[in-house]
This record gives sequence, structure tokens and C-alpha cells, in this order.
Amino acid sequence: MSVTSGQFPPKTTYRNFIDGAWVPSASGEVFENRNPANSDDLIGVFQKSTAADVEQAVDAARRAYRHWRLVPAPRRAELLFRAAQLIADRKEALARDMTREMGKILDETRGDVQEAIDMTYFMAGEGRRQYGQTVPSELRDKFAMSIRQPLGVCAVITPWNFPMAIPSWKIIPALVCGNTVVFKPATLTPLSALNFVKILEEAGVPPGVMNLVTGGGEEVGDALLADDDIRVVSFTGSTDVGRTVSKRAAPSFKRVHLEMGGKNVIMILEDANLDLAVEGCLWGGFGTAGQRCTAASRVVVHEKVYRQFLDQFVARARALRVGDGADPGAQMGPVVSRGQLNTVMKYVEIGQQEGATLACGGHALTDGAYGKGFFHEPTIFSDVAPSMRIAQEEIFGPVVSVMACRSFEEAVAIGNDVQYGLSASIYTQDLNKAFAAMRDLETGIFYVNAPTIGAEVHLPFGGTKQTGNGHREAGTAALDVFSEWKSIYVDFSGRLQRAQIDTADL
Ligand code: UN1
Repeated sequence: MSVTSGQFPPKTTYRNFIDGAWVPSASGEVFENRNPANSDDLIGVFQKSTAADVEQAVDAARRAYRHWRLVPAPRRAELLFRAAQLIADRKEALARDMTREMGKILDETRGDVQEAIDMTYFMAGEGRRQYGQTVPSELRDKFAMSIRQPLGVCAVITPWNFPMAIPSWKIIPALVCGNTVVFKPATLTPLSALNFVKILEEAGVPPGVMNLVTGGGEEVGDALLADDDIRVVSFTGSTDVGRTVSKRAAPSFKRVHLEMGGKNVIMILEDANLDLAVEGCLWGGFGTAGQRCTAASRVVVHEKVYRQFLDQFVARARALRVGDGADPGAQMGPVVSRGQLNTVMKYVEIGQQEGATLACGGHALTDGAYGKGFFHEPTIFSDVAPSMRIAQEEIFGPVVSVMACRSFEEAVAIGNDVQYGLSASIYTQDLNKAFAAMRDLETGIFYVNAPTIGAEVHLPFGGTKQTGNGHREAGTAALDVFSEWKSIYVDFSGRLQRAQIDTADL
């Protein structure tokens, strides 16, 4: 493995973006952003913001809302189309910055940036749609219709695993609908967030419409949730934090959109194309080092093909090349932080204590250059019982639990027997079983003969049970998070007509 070496550029201090200006935090404090493949590599320092910074940002967003909501949606969209083009022009540099701060391999960070491009183009298109309804009125000489309206200032709180894609899923629909935004990105990936905001600035988004405040959840996140002027909170992260967000937002009746944990299953039936299933499990389980909410962290295999599948899967996982994501030869990067590495190691221990078989991996990589980063072997547990913690709890690392089943019905039951409901997949040639599974898996996303990851931007994204709270992002469903309905009646009869009473008018 080769890691970034030699002299690093001088430390850069990055600032918040409030009311169209790049400003330091009132705290005068900063936090470091380091490369998870090599912690000697200091990417820069970012503002450790406080409630005072949040107040300024929300105030700017509230003032900017007054005129932004009145800018015609197709005009708002023109700025967003420009932003999409700028992201596309800089795709490679943005992907490299992302790999450096987050760790996933370049092919994947290119994919992350591409999702932001796709989402921005797609949502900018909604500037010319955002359809409402016109319906016949019950009364003569009267029109009845409904239109979408923005809500006001939106708080966008995003995770580190998709540092540009997920912000784009929230910010672009919020803006195209006419809202203004205060954005708090994860402290592990502030550079990609800042790159994204800079592009919106360059595209001509007016001052105060888009604000960036970096810092921790306890300072910045809490202050956003406590602010009465915030009307919408869109959050992606863990189920535990999502629960707190929900509680804190309740007293001021904010609209809350939550996208949380996953424990996604791939079901492999006896008639499956096994080579294809193995490829799917590798990509679904170890892509982004397993740090996706859509990761295929559980595999349920029919007993008739269990052994053959496991042998192939283990052989392929062992052969994966782990290294610095910037290294073209690397197939899996480090996990994002020391804390994440500790979580992975803790679950490997739990799995062994629970009696699962460690089929491969199971160790942090510490030799040579690995020692400077947070690397862990791709890890597979076999003989896992569905009730074990490693089969129930989200690990968010390169750990896959493989279970055996005797029938299709049992596979579906195991698939559903978790608190989460984001994504699921089936490998089979049997059309009837594929359709039954499609209907019966309690998830928001379902795949046939493909892994649990790889959702596209123009379909709704989100989950059931403890993964979500009923909303969806992406697709036109995103408009439902960032707009609300207004029903409008226009009576042009020139006389008092009484709805529901004056009905006998034939
Ligand atoms: C996430 O893991 O939080 O479907 C989002 C996928 C990606 C997005 C994942 N398009 O895996």
C-alpha cells in the first residue's frame, strides 16, 4: 500500500459562510480535519461554531427568505443548473478532496460527486414543474386549485459517508422550492461541504440564501433545533441521534425529515446465479468500507448453496486490496475515524462472543503505513443466528453477517426481523418469488439481482420502521419535504355563494 507521503501543504483555515461572507466563528476556536488514511496529513482547520454563529446564520436566512421566495422558481433553477455544471467541471478535484478527508476510494468519491451533479440537474428541472392541482369547484364561476409554497428557513444536517451527495439531496430541493438554508455538515467531512457551498456562491445564489456553519452537534445542531425560525430540519445520521432531533424539534413543531440506520439484507435463493450474488455481496458489503446506510450487512443464503456461496465470498473478500483511497490499486479504503474503527473492532469481539464463526478478516491493519490510518480487514461472520447483535445492530463498517435459511419464507422472515427498513435485495431466477419478496420486504427500497446499494436520484430514497419517519428524499418526493400545500379558491361570480349549502344548482 502507498499512502500520501512527503511534505503536506501549509495548514489552511476555512471559515463559515453567513449572509454571503466567509467569516470566522464568534468562538475564535477551530477543529482539525485529517486524512483517515494517514493522520499526519492535516487537511485544514474549520470553525468550531457556537449558538451565536447559528443565530447569525438563521437571521441572515430569515431575511433572505423574504425575497428568495418571490424569485420565480424557473429563475431560481437557472442558478442551480449553473451550479450543476460547475460541479461537473470540477468533478475530479472534488472527488480527490473527498477521498482525502473521508477515505473511500476515488471511484466511489467520483460516484458521490456524480450523485450531486445528477441531483442538482434533476431538481433544477423541478423549477419548471412543482405541479399543483386544479379541480372543478362545487360552485359556479369559481376556480379551485392548490399550489406548493416554501416553508422558510431549513436546517440541513448531514453525515460524513456521502459528503457531497447527501447535502445535495437536501439543499437543492430546499432552494428550488424557495426556502433558505443553514447547513451543518458532519465534522469529519467539512471540506466537501464547503466546496459545495462555494459552488453555490459562484453560481450566484444570493447572500443569506445558503449559509454554512461548521461544528459539533451539541453546539451547532442543538442551537438549530432550538431556533423557532427554523421551519424544517432534514437530518441523515444514526437512529439514536435522529430520535434526539425529533424530540428537540417537537416543541416548535418543525417539520422533521429523518433518514437513519439500516441493517440491509441480501437474500440468495437456491436457484440464484451465485457468481453474480458474490459480486453483489462484495460491492454491497465492502463498498465505502461498509459505511453506507444501504450497506448489505446481512446475507441470508439457502442451505443448498450456503457452503458454495460462503467459500466464494470469503475467497473474494480475502483478495480485496485495502489501502489509501487515493491509490489507484486500492479496492477498499480506511474507515473514517478512530472512533469508527473502535466500533468495528468492538462488534468483531461481540460476534465472536456470541458464537458466530469468523470466516475471514476480523483485525485492524496496523503494519507499516497502515499504522497511520484507520484500516480494517474486510470481515465475514458465518453461522450467524438472526437474533445475534451482529445481525441486528448497525455496525457501519466492513463486517458482513452470513446466515443460512431453509426456504424462501424463512429468508423473508429473517430479512424483516430487524428494527430497520431501508433496503433489501433478492438473488433468484424465480419471477414469482422475486415479486413476492418485492411486496413483502418491509423496506423503502428493494433490488432484484443487484445489491442493496446504488439508489438513483430520481426515485424516492428512504426507509420504513426505525430507518425513517415517513418522508422520502430524492425524486419528486423531496418536494414534499421542502414545500407545503396552499389551497386557493377564486370566486368570480360577483355574489355570495355558500359552499356545501348552495348545492342544488343544476
Ligand atoms: C447512504 O448510505 O447514506 O444507494 C446513502 C446508495 C447511495 C446512497 C447511500 N446512492 O447506496
